[in-house]
Amino acid sequence: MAYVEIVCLLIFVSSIFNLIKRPRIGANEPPLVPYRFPIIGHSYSFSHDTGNFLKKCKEKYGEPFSLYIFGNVRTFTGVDSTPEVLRNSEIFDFHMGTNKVFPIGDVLRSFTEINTTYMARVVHEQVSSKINIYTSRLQKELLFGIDKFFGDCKEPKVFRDIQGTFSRIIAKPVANVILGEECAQFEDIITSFTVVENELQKLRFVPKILFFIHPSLHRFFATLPLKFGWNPISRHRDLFVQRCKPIIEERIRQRKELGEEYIQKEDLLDFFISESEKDVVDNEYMNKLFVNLYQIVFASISTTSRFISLALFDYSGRPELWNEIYEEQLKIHNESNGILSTEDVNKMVKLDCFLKESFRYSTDPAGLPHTLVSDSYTFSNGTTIPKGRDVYVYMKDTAFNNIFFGETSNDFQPNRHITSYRDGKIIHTPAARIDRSFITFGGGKHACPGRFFAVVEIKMCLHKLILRYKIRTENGKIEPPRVLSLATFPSISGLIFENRNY
Ligand code: HEM
Ligand SMILES: *[C@@H]1O[C@H](CO)[C@@H](O)[C@H](O)[C@H]1NC(C)=O
Ligand SMILES: *[C@@H]1O[C@H](CO)[C@@H](O)[C@H](O)[C@H]1NC(C)=O
Ligand SMILES: CC(=O)N[C@H]1CO[C@H](CO)[C@@H](O)[C@@H]1O
Repeated sequence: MAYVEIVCLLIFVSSIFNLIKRPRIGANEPPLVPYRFPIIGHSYSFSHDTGNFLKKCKEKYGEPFSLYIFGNVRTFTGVDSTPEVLRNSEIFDFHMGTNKVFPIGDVLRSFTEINTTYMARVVHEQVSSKINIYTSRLQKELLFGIDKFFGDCKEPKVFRDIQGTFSRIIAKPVANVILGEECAQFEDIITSFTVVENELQKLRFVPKILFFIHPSLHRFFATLPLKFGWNPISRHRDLFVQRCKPIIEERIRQRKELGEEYIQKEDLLDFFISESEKDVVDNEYMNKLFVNLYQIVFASISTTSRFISLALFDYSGRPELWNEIYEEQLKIHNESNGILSTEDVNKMVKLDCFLKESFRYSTDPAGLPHTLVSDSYTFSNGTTIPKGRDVYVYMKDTAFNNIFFGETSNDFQPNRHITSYRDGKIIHTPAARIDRSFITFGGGKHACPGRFFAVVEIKMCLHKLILRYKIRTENGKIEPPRVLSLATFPSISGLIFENRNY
């Protein structure tokens, strides 16, 4: 028999064996929720009605609990045990966990080494801490996008694919901050920003059944194309090189020529150029720049456009909120003469509370996968999980918990984020602040470093839209988000825009 046939036979036998075998779990482990069908385990219930399924599991088995999904035991933490995972970032590895779901790390590493700690620091120091510098450019680019994609709307007009539209609108200001004014001029670069993340999906064609045989087999086949030199984002890297290399060379030339006199440009491209020791713009140099810059593209575009769309649907379906929010925007618009500063954005308290409530309301059923990298971990509850276990956060358990939000936790109430004191003082918890009750941006050391930037950008965009248009849903009712497996997405129905001034 040929080798190939022997190997096939072995794989076949081992897969049969694995398929009927029940997962083994240790004595002190969190309860493994029982399931009826050995091969499928919880995969079906989990993918089809995630929110309700997790709710029932927690009610019956407490937390944390484990599920058998796609050939893998995964542990889920609820409101009490989640902080333990987010706090102990040394042993619960966020990047390893995420990479299993979305192999961004594998894809980027084929170009150059990546350092996620460094990237988080850069976003914090160079993006979120510098919002003041970026506000006027953000505003200009957002207005440009709103004009281009929504236009005048003298007559009421229906827009579909809201999230797609916002990813186009958002990509322009983000490109401006990341690549700088010059590179952000190129239409094809903007398009590339909006689609590059989807390209990664092409690595996920590998059938889930491989997971049952062994999870590492699935990963092996999923990343096989990379080993043969096919990379789903090469096209985008080539475009980046074609468009931006001349600009980068010019900047480096000026740097050399002016020396001390050179005034650093306010964008991430110039920051990375200044950090680099080399000044020869070769392939290696361009790969490094590409990976550093596009990591931020991956982290920022789809998240921001998803949440801005969710917020707009929340707004459009609730006419009772319109007046209050509109009045606030009008006042700030008058006071600022239409040119917003960071302070003006901070004054949008009603809008901020609305946004925070929208974030809370559209929290993903579960997410934030972390892989345990220490030998074992014992939850304060007494249950223990072994090394290598993937731990998911059952996020809705926190976002809709009565402990934090009382009996009204299921209602949409922006004002819950405001506390008024008897002496007239009003305090609100800002949308970008994370705590035990609010984990849309994660928590602990790895909490999203771009959240301050994201919140300013979303508020600015909503402010402009609300001032200019009346926006409602097609049927006049609330359009609830769609839940696709673990994540929440905006409805695919249309929104009607109508200019306020006609
Ligand atoms: C509404 C928009 C956004 C949401 C909901 C969001 C959410 C998140 C979440 C949940 C995490 C993981 C946190 C954890 O593990 O505890 C994260 C990480 C991250 N986000 Fe965001 N994000 C948004 C926008 C942005 C933007 C605009 C940027 C960049 C400008 C950004 C950059 C990052 C980076 C670099 C990380 C990795 C942090 C680390 O590894 O320590 N995010 N984000
Ligand atoms: C990654 O970056 C951090 C912070 O800039 C630095 O302290 C660390 O040494 C870097 N790690 C590697 C492996 O280069
Ligand atoms: C804003 O200015 C307009 C025109 O100047 C005025 O009619 C309106 O009352 C002002 N609104 C607020 C909230 O200050
Ligand atoms: C703090 C904590 O995680 N408590 C849990 C301990 O286990 C019981 C039963 O499994 C749960 O009901 C608690 O929530």
